[in-house]
Amino acid sequence: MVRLASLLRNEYTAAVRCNAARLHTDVQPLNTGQFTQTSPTLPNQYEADWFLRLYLKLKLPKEMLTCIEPDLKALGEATVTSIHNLHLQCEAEPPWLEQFDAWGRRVDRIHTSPAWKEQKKISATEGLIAIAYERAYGQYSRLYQMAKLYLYSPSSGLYGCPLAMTDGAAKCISVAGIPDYMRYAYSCLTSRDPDFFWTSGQWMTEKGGGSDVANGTSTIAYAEGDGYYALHGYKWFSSATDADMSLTLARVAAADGSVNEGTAGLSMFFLPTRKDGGDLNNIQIIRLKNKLGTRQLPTAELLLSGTKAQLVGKLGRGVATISDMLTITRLYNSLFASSATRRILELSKAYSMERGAFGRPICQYPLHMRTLAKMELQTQSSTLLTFELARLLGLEESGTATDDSRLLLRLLMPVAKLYTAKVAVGVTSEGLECFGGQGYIEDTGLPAMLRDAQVLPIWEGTTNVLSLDVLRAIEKTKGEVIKAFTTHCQSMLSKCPATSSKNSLLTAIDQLSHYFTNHFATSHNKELLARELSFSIGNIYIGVVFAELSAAYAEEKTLQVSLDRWCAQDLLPVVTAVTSEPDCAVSSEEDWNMTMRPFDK
Ligand code: UCC
Repeated sequence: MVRLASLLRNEYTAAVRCNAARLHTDVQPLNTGQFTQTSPTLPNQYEADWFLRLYLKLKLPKEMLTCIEPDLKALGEATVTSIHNLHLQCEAEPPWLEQFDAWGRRVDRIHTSPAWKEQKKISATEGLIAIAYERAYGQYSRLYQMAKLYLYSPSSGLYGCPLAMTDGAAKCISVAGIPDYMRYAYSCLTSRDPDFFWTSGQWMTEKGGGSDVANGTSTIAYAEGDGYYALHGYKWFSSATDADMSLTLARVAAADGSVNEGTAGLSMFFLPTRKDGGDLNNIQIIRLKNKLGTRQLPTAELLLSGTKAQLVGKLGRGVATISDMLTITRLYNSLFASSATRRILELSKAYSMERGAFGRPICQYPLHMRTLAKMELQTQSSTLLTFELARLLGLEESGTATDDSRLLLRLLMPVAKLYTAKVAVGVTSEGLECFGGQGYIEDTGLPAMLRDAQVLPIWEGTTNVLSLDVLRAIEKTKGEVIKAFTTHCQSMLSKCPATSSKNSLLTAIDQLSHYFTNHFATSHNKELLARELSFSIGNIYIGVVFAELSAAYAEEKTLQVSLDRWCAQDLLPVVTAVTSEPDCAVSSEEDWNMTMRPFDK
């Protein structure tokens, strides 16, 4: 490392001198200079990720890890070579919609890049969905699947999105007991055979409601007999519209055509996107969305005019039924966020070794290293939260969960989604800055990373909607999720050696309990602090897992540093907010006046 740094320094100084000399002596026009930058190259992303490897080593049985490591290593290599090339091709060849053929016939064909199609094949053969449903490793299958997806996602050309919905659909169908009419679809969603593998959409959003699905959904389902319905409505955002099937929400019309409003009126439906002959299932693709990012991914507005569909789950239980899909897509969102965070950080680190400024590679500047170290800590924190969710989900799906671990999963799912998404945007932005002007140049591929990160706090529920979901989980379980959380965190810490960081975490847990007893229970305006509450829960949980890791690997001093730095921050923004603004109702009024006050002429 030192040798590399001094070599780089000499090379850099020589190049700058050479450029300076040319500037003074050459008079040729169009001299673009001799100096070129070396683009950062990444090593095998499994082998290089010591943090992920330590986590897996702690959580997986030794024999299992020995069994799956060759697979992880192979994927870790492919995602920085062959699969990464496909990723770049997906970005360069975005999907387009052919609405009419040359003769004026309406065709509604979405054309996608060959690289996008190849990603579908890779997803099947790598078993990226199948692993979770084959359950060859029981409760650990989700961890195995998520480890593969963690390596794959940053090079997937956004193929992680259809995979999220595909996994979510398989989960919904399996929770519904795999009805006979969905057996074939289920086997395709979970297949390893690229010729059979299906992807699914999740068409929830309509013009009237993004967050407020319950009141904003106006698609109507008319019963047609034999369990079939004809759907009529307009879906405003439908991601990965080239999917083979979709799950969606609609209101079933009574014989007189009336429908129930609100949540109780919504049911969930399964539909194949195409009829047997290959035509669209009475679906018109009105247009593809012109998005800030995720341009590799076809997202469309769809008109359903008599789309044949079948009910999944019970009538009027649509939101509750599709929430199983939301659980999975929110886990994928966290996974996508934490792996994207890792990728930009690795690129930033690699670049810091290559790029020189003021006579030295920038990795030799303490201020730059401090920036990278902060990014590393945030990346580790996102990774821990994501993989802990996968671990808890694995327990639930293999029937080995306790009541407490189920409650923990319910509480942490929205926390992880909102936390990791915010970190991804912040770290990706910082990562671009680490590249200076190059971070702003399209063909480096870096700006696309920031654009793609920006969707993470938006789709699958915004930060505020997810914060409210944390309150929903607390209220629906009458606070049991918090008890399970506290018990789990205290129990994990009791196995860790005494340190000042452990003390900080124990104090934070006590203060959070105090907040629940003295403020939350009596507050008239819980919503106002829902974000701070969510981040406080996330901070404590992440700290506890850092403590667990650092206790398990006492020889790894960097883990102790991570733990100490983590615990040195304000772990409880909710308590800080209550202390500084005890009366939230007043501050709410202040917020309104500050923000909405009309301009005084
Ligand atoms: O589609 C989109 C893009 C797809 C791309 C996916 C890629 C992801 C990863 C990619 C990686 C590369 S984005 C659109 C997504 N839309 C949303 O996320 C909607 C956001 N809005 C919400 O989440 C709201 O909170 C709603 C819709 C869930 C609120 O609905 P309601 O009807 O007002 O909620 P209720 O009445 O509180 O809940 C109805 C039922 C209750 O069950 P019961 O009736 O038994 O009490 C709730 O407990 O649903 C249950 N429920 C839940 N259960 C609601 N939320 C949950 C939950 N999170 N978990 C379990």
